[in-house]
Amino acid sequence: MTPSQITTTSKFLSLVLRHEPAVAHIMLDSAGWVEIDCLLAGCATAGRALSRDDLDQIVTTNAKKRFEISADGKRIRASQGHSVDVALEYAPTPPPPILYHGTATRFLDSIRAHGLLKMERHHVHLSAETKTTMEVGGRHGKPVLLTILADEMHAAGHVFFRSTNGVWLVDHVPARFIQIPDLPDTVQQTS
Ligand code: HQG
Repeated sequence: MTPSQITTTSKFLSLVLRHEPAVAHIMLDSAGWVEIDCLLAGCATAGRALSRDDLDQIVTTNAKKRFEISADGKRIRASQGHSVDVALEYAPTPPPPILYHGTATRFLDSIRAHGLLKMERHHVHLSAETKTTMEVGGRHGKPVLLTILADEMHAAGHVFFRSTNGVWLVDHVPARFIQIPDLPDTVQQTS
């Protein structure tokens, strides 16, 4: 597969394994897994045929490690990011002291009022690193990096999960645990 075919197919698999399994004529189990044979057959029926080697190449080269294959090599799931109803069954894990969330400046007033909400997904997604996190924010508009006081949240009883691909997942981040940088734009907006 060419790099561009890998990207296109990876996006299709994200759609199928996180949001719309029916597009590839499959169903996910309660933890988000599907038999790889079923997935490949369903993709072919949907006109998006790929081989097992193609799939393995996508899984291993994916920069964010979005997909995981079961130990027996027979099943696949997305590690996080679902909107369909799945229970990923990660164990509660104490977070590092500080985590980050990338968002867009246009959401800041609402975030100040309500904290971070999970919106269409199952969790609010937090990260221990800043570069990709800023890129995630840039998908929604002018990016801004929020600092999350994860140790204080954890001490206050909030439960953290860490996905197989290293994304930190929480139910909600109340505003008091969010540090928002002073931005010239937002100062102007609120003055
Ligand atoms: C924002 C990527 C207004 C939130 C990344 C975000 C991530 C609020 C948007 C994964 C809000 C939701 C997830 C509030 C939150 N008022 N806006 N109170 N609370 N928001 O796409 O975090 O490439 O559901 O800041 O690595 O952008 O898909 O979440 O801007 O892990 O593998 O509402 O996507 O992974 O957007 O991205 P999303 P996200 P993948």
